[in-house]
This record gives sequence, structure tokens and C-alpha cells, in this order.
Amino acid sequence: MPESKDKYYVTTPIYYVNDKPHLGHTYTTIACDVLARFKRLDGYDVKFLTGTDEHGLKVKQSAEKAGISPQEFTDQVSQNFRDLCGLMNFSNDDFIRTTEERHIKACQHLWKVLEERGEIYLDKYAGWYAVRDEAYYQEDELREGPDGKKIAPSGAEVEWMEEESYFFRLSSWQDKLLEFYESHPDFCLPETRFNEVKSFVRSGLKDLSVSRTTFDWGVPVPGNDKHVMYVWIDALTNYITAAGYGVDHEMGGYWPADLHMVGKDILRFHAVYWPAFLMAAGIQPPKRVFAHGWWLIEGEKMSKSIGNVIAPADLIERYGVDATRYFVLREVPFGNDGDFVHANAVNRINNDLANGLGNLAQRTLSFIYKNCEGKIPAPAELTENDTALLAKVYDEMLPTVRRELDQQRFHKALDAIWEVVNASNVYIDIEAPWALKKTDTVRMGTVLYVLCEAIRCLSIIVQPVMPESGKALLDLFILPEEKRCFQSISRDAALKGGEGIPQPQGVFPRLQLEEKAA
Ligand code: ME8
Repeated sequence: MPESKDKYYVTTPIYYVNDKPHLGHTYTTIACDVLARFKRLDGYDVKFLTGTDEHGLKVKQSAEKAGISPQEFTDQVSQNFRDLCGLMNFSNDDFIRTTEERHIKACQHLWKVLEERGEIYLDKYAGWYAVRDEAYYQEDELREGPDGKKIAPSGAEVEWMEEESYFFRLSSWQDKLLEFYESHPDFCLPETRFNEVKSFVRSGLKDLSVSRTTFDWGVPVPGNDKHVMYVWIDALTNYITAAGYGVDHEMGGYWPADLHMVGKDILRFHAVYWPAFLMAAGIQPPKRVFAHGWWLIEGEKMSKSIGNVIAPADLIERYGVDATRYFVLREVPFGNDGDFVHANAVNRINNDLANGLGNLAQRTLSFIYKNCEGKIPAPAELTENDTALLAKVYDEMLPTVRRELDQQRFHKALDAIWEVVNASNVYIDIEAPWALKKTDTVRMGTVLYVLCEAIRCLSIIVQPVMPESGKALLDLFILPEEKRCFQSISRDAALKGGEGIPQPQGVFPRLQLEEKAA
């Protein structure tokens, strides 16, 4: 029997369908896709989930504005997010919609469990509610807007709402949450955000209103049709629905999830409410919640509600899918905010991809194609310089990248890979195979061989970030599929020499300066 693989379950937020996807959503899903692909190549059994959050007043209002029913509206807009997966080459294993039957059943199951355990009770609610955020705010969190209306910290307008509501006993989970954080110091990253979460919980938790009677576009509360579930309890449950909660007792072995990737705007829901709901239902909380930063446009958050968005299709047209994926993860330390500047994208892509990795592969392989009868030379004795580069390639690169990605430090992981790209470009300049051609063809062959090994391993390790370019590079070595996973980043899987190569084609085009235009 084959050995059973370790499981890895990673999720994106499920996105609201009140408008089209933009760079912000794309960014989160790119990050998850890279982790999913990385873990698959590293031998894990991966489940990668994304989807759409389709209930709530905001969606209902958007549908009304569009003059169609909420169901028609969500069908249309959810499709945009599904299309994005194809467009950006996402490898999600599932796409969940909260209007699906499987999800409604899972939510109602969770609700009943919470009710049976005495974690939910019926009462009345009055407070300041922001439709845009689908959240209530405290009076002291609000400021006055220019027209005298009250404004939430997020910038959304709030209105006074009064309704009968079910409540979740969040207040009774304060100590248990703090204990949980204490015993899981890696639960939430980056650390500064985890500290904010802890101080929020320490400052005291109130019971949470978890149902609504003012609209009906939601999951009906079991046994009381007047109420639909609060959109956040509905939304968060998607992560267990997709694992088979309520149907499969084992949840396919995927629970607890390894990682919920979210933007910092929704950390509180994931790091406070969600683990509390789960613990209250007797389910383990996820292993990690990572809250990344925002893409800003001229200092302001890119957002559908504000209307200052960058469309993924524009980026693809300008830069291509892989270069876009690379740029967003390399440019800004993951966790920080970043201002999107097209000129920076052009420079980064030209320097790192066209001049860096692309040029390394192109000059090495076309030299071999022209001067070595299209065959990778076999190595002779290795020098110190050769073994030093190969040690980076075989021994240092993958463990470093693994370590960085396990902490979601994408920029550091890419730094580690590009350190090898740069070291290889330094190596080729120092060893100068074009000069050796005239003086020492045996040594020339060894140098070219060492370079091919570096390029082969680099091509394998860039696949999660740039799947198509990685494939194109590996095609230059005519490597079979089974030699494209991380196990092959090793001396054992090294080329022997004598392998034929096709005429090399450039993989990373240089972008022209006029494409800099904002
Ligand atoms: O909050 N920069 O959905 P949403 C970076 N349905 N990331 C951004 C971004 C930006 N400018 N704008 C959006 C919801 N995002 C809920 C989630 S989960 C159970 C329910 C990303 O459509 C980021 O990941 O408003 C953020 O958390 C998410 O999109 C919010 O998407």
C-alpha cells in the first residue's frame, strides 16, 4: 500500500459577490495557490478552497439595484470569481458558494449543535449597524461624518437597528480563547496582529448577535423561520462545510485546517469569533490564521465600495499571469500594506525575471545548443566554486524556502530563490564558458553542467509561483513529469550529462518602457 500523505488544508476568504473581483482578492488567492502548489510538489495531500459569500443585506441590496433576484445576481457575480480562478491559473480543489445546499445543511447542523450545547439564546438587539461591513459597532467607535451621519472606523455609514436576535455566548469564551492563544503561539500571524487580537479579547467580549429578522436573504435558523443566520456565522462555516462537516465525521482528515489566509480587515472574525464558535461546538480551531496587508492606490485601500480598483485582467494583459503572481508576492513583505505602482512592476519583472532567471537559462542553454551539439555536457572534476554553488542549489534553497513559506513569508522565500539565481549569474560571469571554449573545453563542459543543474532545480522550485514559466523552463530539459517535484531538487536526481535539449526559447519577455504608463 502506498504511504499515506500528510494533509494540508488552505483556504481563502469567501468573497462577497456585491461586485467584480479586483487585485485585492486576487492577491489573497495567489498566496494560497502558491502554498497549495508548493505543498503538492512537496508531497502533501492538499485541499485548497476558495469561493463566494452570497448572503446578507449588502448582497440583497446590490441585487435590488441591478433589478434582479438575489439568486440570479449571485449566480452571475459568483461566476466572475470562478472565472478568476481560470484566468489566474489557480489550482483550487473546490469552489464553495454559501447558497449551495451542502452549505445550508452544514450551517444548520452547526447551529443545532450550538443550541443543544446552550451556546445560543434568543433576546433583543439594538445598536449601530454598518451594512457595508455587515457588522455592529459600539457608540464610542463611531465618528461624525460631514452630513452629520455616524461613520464606523472602516469609513462605512452606520444606522440604528433594533431587532429580536439570537445571541452566541461569546462572553463566556474569553478566558478559553486567551488560553488557546497562549498554548498556540503560532495561531495568528503576523505577531503584531496577533497582539491586537489578544488585547481585543482581553478588553472583554460581549455576546454576539447571530441572527437577523430584518431581511430574509440568508440561511434560515432551524426551528424559527423569522430569523436568518448572521452572515458571518454562515460565511465562516464554509471552511468546515467544504471538509464535509455534518456528513463526514472525520472531515476527510482535513480538519483542523492548516491555514486560513485573510486580509487584515477580517482578522477579528477569524481569530476571535471563529475559534469561539468552533470550540463551543466541540470542534478544533484552525491551526493558523494569517492576516495580510492591503494593496493601496495612492494611499487608499483598493475596494469595490470605493471604486478605485485594479482589475486582474488588466494586469494579465500588461504583464502576463506568472509575472503578476511573482510581482505581488515579491514586491511587498507579506503582511504589510503596499502601494501598487506600475513602474515598479516593470522594473521588478525586467530585473528579476527577464534579466535574472530568464537570461541565466537562455544564455546557458543556447550556448550548449550551439557549442555542445545540443547535449548537456557530462561533468569532470568539480572545483570549490562548483561545489559551493551546488550546495546552495541542493542543500540550502529548498529547506530555506520551506521554512519561510511555513511562516507565510513569501517575499523571503522568493529572496532565497533569487539568491541562487544571482549566485548562478555571478558564477557564469566568473567561470566564463565562452572563454573556456577556446582554452579548456573539458572545464567548459563542467561549468555548463553545473549551470544546468542550478537552472533545473530553480525551474522546479519556481513552479508554485509561476506554474507556466516553470513548466516552460523544465520543458527545455525535456524532464518527465515525475522529475518535476521537490524530491528531484537533489544530487540523486541530477542530470547525467549527454541529455539532448531542444532549441531554447526565451521564457520571460522583457517589458518595454512605454508599458510603464499608469
Ligand atoms: O470580507 N488588498 O469578503 P470581501 C488586499 N465575505 N486584499 C484585499 C483588498 C485589498 N485592497 N481588498 C480585498 C469578505 N482584499 C467576507 C469574507 S470569509 C469567511 C468571509 C481581500 O469580498 C482580502 O483577503 O470583502 C480581504 O480579507 C478579502 O479580500 C475581503 O473580501
